[in-house]
Amino acid sequence: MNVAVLSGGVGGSRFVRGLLGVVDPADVTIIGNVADDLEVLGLHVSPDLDSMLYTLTGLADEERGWGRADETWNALDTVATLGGESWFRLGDRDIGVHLVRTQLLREGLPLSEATERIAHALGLQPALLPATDDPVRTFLETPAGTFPFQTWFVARGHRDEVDAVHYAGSPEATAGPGVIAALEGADVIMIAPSNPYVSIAPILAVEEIRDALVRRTVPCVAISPLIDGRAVKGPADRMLTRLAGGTSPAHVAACYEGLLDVLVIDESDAPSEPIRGVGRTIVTQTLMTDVAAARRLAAAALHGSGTLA
Ligand code: FO1
Repeated sequence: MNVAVLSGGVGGSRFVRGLLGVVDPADVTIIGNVADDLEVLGLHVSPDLDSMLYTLTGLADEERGWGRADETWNALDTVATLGGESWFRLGDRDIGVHLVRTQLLREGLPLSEATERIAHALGLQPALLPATDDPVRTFLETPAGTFPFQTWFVARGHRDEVDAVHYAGSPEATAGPGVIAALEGADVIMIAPSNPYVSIAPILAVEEIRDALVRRTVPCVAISPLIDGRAVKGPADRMLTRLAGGTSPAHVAACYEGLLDVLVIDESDAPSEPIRGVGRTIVTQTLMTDVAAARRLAAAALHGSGTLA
């Protein structure tokens, strides 16, 4: 059974780790958000691709939620001592990956090829495809001004309320190699429990990808990132409140209008009425407390889509 999963952030990575416990990793294609990417100290950093790489290869720092385990910070300490750019914390081991990625990009390779080489070297089993090789970047419009994603998220601690989100470069962007084929060859398409505005929407902002989902002939299942109307981590709930008018499953579903067949929600969010625009709602425990819980969630989502017996 082929599964294509749209993902970004730590929730997405943990969900895919569970998915790999129920589906042959060779049959899974991850379509990853790249609109959080940034250049720091001359290095190209792809936080969402790296979150996936590190989580699936056992290298992630589970507690911090980003970067690598057993990390040291010698390079960054030196940068800070020299008055360099140190607001975005790159660990020594992490920097090794950015050095290689940046060199490959400078040699003229597209991000997809650089990602494939790094993923292969780290022993990643499923295919990890950047949604696009083009520079799509998320910008947040706030009362304090418009900021690139990581400036808003890390430097400003995502405290500014968000009035609008833009995906610069998306009108010209095309899907990365293999992305449309993966969507067209999938038996089920999944949208991971990631932030709809800053993880999934930038993927769907690539017209070719959205079109592939619109004309799908297989079920599309999204897992809500909210539990009891709140984000497990990060600003998804505040964004939904301000941009969609609430944090109910219906508000989450509205982010994926026309694209969803099944919505998986937590028991604490069980609605009293059917959700508009969603064929079926699956109510289960969605908190991924450990790998086993993530596996159960992935299995429930696949059962719900009718693609797992
Ligand atoms: N998040 C932070 O809150 N502070 C950081 O300094 C930081 C550094 C960082 C370095 C590499 C990387 O891959 C991720 C990093 N993140 C950091 C996480 C990142 O900003 C976000 O979690 C994702 O972009 C959201 O999906």
